[in-house]
Amino acid sequence: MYEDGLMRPGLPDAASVKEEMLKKYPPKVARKRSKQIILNKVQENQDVPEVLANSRTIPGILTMRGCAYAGCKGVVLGPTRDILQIVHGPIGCSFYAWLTRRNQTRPKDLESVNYMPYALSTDMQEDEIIFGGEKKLKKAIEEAIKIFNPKAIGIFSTCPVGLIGDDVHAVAREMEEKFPGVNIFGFSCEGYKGVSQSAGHHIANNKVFTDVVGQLDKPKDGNFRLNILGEYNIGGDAFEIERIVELCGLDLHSTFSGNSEYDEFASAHTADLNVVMCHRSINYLAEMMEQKYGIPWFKVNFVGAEATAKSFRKIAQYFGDAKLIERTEKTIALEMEEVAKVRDDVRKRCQGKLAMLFVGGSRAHHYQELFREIGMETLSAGYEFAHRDDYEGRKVLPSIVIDADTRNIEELTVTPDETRYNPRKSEAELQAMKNDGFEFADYEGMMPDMLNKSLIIDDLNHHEAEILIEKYKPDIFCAGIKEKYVVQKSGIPMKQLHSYDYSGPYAGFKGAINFYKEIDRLVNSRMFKLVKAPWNESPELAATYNWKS
Ligand code: CFM
Repeated sequence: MYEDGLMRPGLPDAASVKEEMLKKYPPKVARKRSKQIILNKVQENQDVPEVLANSRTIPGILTMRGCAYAGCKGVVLGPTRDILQIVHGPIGCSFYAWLTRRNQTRPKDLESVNYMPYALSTDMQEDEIIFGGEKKLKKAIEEAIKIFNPKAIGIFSTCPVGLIGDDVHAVAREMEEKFPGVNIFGFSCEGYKGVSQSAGHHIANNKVFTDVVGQLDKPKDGNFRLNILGEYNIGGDAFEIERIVELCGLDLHSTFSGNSEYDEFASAHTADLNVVMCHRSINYLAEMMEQKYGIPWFKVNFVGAEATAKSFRKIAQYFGDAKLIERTEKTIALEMEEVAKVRDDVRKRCQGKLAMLFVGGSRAHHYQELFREIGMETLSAGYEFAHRDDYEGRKVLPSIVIDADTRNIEELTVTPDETRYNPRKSEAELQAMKNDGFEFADYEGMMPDMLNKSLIIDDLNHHEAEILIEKYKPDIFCAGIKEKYVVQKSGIPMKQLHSYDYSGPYAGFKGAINFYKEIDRLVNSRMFKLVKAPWNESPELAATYNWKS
């Protein structure tokens, strides 16, 4: 349990910073935002205050969020190299989703295909918007099959598809009949389908579950076969995790979806464990695979050297094999030698420095581990699109109110598979493990892990980010490309935690070393302090809201 109070003498009181943020809003907006800007308070039993999350952004506010299409096509399916992905929509939706996330892949051999460098789009024009785009989509699929001859095709709907009523699922069925060797499936992931990219995750999970997982009953070799869910190989993270998996003697069946292939997804139901890295984007699939196939899941974190070690220990413990446990311990000990050397050196220069993290739906939590390892504290953090369970822990799931926007996304009813449901551990075994403190299907959330009175802000916007920077002057601010340059112009070092700028990996042991070194360079460079923002040098127009309450 952390002590009360923040943190460095002279820092402004979090409550006054919140007040300053709200001051500028019309009363109704301020009321809503005040439920999304929370002073953390961790109780003995790990209870934390409630956050309003996964709710619509107020129009006019400069949000950091993306859209449902981004969450489905870009995030969950994007990193798979051999599902041919056709975007049904205007060209911009494809172009701006074209590998900017820096998810990497490594085909197994020269024969293996890799469609990731391609951007396939139906390039909808006015004609299709008026007369319908299904014909063009069918033509695009035919053309794509002729050129690439893929195993599988995913069709991704952009906003206009839903608006004009094109039925991508009917097209998929029709084309599958015409090309029986190709698994063709559509995603109704129009950008507006939810309040953020989070809706797209759920839509992607559903379709991958119904149309891909379970298509191939072909287990991979090995005694300790697991799937890693919610790891997308940004900047090579999955490569580093795979390296450790191998050193420990585990058998990775498939990763959803970093460095992955269609066949691995299709046969993922034959593995004996699912570990979940990014809870937000893929908890649905973990749950559904457990219900249908009997594969248990638990949360892991490969960001942070200590967290990585803890996660691999837990995996070894799950399989319960003495040799595996020994090999895992050996691997950890060996890897930690180098980690400790760099960490201790970097910590001398970073101890006591302050970070802010505003990223997606899981990294704002995970990366606090890495900062802590070099003595840095996080004084404010938030997600763009996470839900209450990611903030407060899964124990709040029963109390989450389902609103109309969430109801919009199909909740699949899943029952055990008649022939392939196979509980990997008996009830008694599971119970014995739980009695020993082994947690399944759990995530404790970000807030119980943070200091009291740190500011938790959901769906941070530009105005509030400016106040955070001005009031706290953090030593580093972590977010994405939309925030990057404003932060830097304010004289604060900025690290992109989505794409990692030009760097990575940051996961695993080698990743931790990379991260320590990079943060050291950033927070200890004098360069940013020399920056003079243009708005400090020349006058600008200013305005206030014109509102009626
Ligand atoms: Fe999961 Fe992600 Fe994230 Fe996410 Fe993302 Fe991402 Fe992210 Mo950008 S799946 S929630 S939708 S960890 S793309 S790899 S960095 S916002 S914190």
